[in-house]
Formats: sequence, C-alpha cells, structure tokens
Amino acid sequence: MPTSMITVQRHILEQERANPHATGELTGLLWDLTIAAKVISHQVNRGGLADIFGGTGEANVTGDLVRRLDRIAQDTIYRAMDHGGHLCAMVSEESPDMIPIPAKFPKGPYVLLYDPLDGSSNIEANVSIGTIFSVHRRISTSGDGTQGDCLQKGSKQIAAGYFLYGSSTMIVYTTGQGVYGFTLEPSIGEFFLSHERILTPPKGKYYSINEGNVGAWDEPTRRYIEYLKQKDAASDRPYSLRYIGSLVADFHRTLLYGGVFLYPADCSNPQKPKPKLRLLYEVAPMAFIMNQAGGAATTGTQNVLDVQPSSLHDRVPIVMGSKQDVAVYEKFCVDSKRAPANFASDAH
Ligand code: P6P
Repeated sequence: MPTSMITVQRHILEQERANPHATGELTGLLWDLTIAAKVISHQVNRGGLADIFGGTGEANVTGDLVRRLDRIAQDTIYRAMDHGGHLCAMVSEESPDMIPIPAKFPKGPYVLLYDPLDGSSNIEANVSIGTIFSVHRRISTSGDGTQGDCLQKGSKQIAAGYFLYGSSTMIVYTTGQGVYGFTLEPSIGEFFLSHERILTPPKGKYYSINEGNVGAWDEPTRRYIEYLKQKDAASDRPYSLRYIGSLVADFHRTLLYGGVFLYPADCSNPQKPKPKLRLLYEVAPMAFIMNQAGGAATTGTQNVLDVQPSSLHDRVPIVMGSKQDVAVYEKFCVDSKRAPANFASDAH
C-alpha cells in the first residue's frame, strides 16, 4: 500500500489552491499529461513483448532516427492534450513546426513544449528513458498560438517536469513552488507522492559526461574534467563518472545525488560550436527543475534560463547540477576568458 495517500492529482490541485491567481487551467493540463504518461509507461514497460521496438526509417527535424516508440509517445501526448482547452499550441521534438490545436477544440492560456520520448535509442537495452515537458503562458491574447508564445526564455516557464520510465515510473515536476516526485503504483494506476520537496546537495561526488567526445571539448571543459579527476581529499576529489546516455536518467540521478551533468558543445570547429541538447524542451525544463531544487544550470557563460530562443529547435551547451560544482565550472570558463558566445544556435 502506498505510504503517502497524496496522488499527483491532489498535489497539483493543492499547488493551485496555494496560488491565489490560479484558474485551474494548469491543473487540468497537468492532469491530462499524467494520463499520457500512464499510457506511455504501459507501452514502454511491455517493451519487446509488444513488437514496438525498432525504427520507423525516418529522421526527425533534429536528425535523430525516429523509433516506433517515439511515434507512439508523440501520438499519445498529442491525443491526450489536443482537446482539453488548456493549450493554444504545442511544440514537440518530433515535429518540425509548431503543432496547432484543432479548430474544433477550444484554445487555452498555455503552450506545451515536449520531448515525447528522450533517450529512446536506449530502449532495446532496457535503459531508463523519459518524457520531458515545459509549460509557458501564452503572450498572444487569443486564437491560435504563435511562435512568440513558444520562443520564451526558460525563466518564464510556468511549470516543467519529466516522466521517468525506469525500474519504476515516476513524474518529477515543479510549478515554481519546489520540486516533487511521484511514483506510479501500477496495480492502482495512480502516481503517489514519493519525494517530498527534492533538494539537490550543494556539492556532489559524480560527474556525468560522454568522455568519448573529449576531443571535441573546449579548453575550460577539458581542464574542468581533469580537475575533477585529480586526487584532493580537501575538495573530496576525484569524482566518479556516471553516464547513462539518457538525459532523464542522468539528470534524475544528478538531481537526487548531486554532482554535475555536462553536455558541452562540439568545438571541433572553434568558430562554430555545435551543441546537441535542445533548449526549449530538454534543457530549459531541466534547468528550471534544477534551480527549483537549489542547483544551477549554465551554458558556461550564461544562466541557461536567460537564453533567448531564436527558433523552436535551438540547441545549447549545458552544465547543470549542484550549485557549488556548477560554480567551479563557470570559474574555469571565466578564467579561460572564453568570449560569451551566443550558443542558442539553430544547429540543424
Ligand atoms: P550521446 C539521447 O539521444 C540524448 O538526446 C539525451 O537523452 C542524452 O543525454 C544524449 O542524447 C546522449 O548523447 O552523444 O552521449 O549519445
């Protein structure tokens, strides 16, 4: 029996009641999203038994191969969210353009930006994968949502979260009043509060980066990782490497255990840094959560929540985790006198 009888629906409602200006629209939006998560979780957990592995033979707008589960997750979220009347537009990693709300459904005050199934290339190996979402309030006043409604800084987010399909299925979310985690009880089909007010340790013991890319790192990143590997009892070094290659899984561990997750730009061509992770529906929501948990998130020269998106699938370099660890990384960047480059590039 769940120890807590606080379901995610009840928690979202209580967060609404704590906000005097709340209208209930965000509550309805998040409730609909949890239904999509249960459907995706069921599909992911059936894995190879459901003949849903493999690719579709297509690539998405950002060049990733689209897997059948990506398509299933995309369709599930779209069908869960298109009719509720809480949204005026959606943006998905799997769709090149903004996704309008069908004319037959009412439009609402929010936009939803999401990566329907991040890390899905790992699914055949039964590695944890996830859905990432970000919610902004529309700027336009009525009708269909606009690009401007979607291209907002991460600091403007109203809510953000992720669903982690792992040994258990979890939702971790924030509406700006702290970070909370819920675990799905499959026999009941409800998410119950399992992580009250998640706070990231101020300093950690782990660093998380794809060391295979060391040849493409910029100088500050190279020097920082070497620094973490040096033995120094006073600063509790060396750190240990933990890297899964699935953002939601690597992020969730960093959020709970502390330390630092890094995906720096590919600087093989120093004149044209090529970041990988997408700003609107991967980095910004994770950065909002990390900040709400007392951590930090930087491009190296800028708080990533201050980056102004220029197009829907912009990419940015990201270093996020324990506040003290991120601060040390930023010092390496400043010391190298790296010019604050504009990383929000439309790199596809
Ligand atoms: P690499 C998965 O493809 C993903 O988008 C993120 O989930 C993950 O953090 C990253 O790419 C892994 O990239 O280059 O280390 O395989």
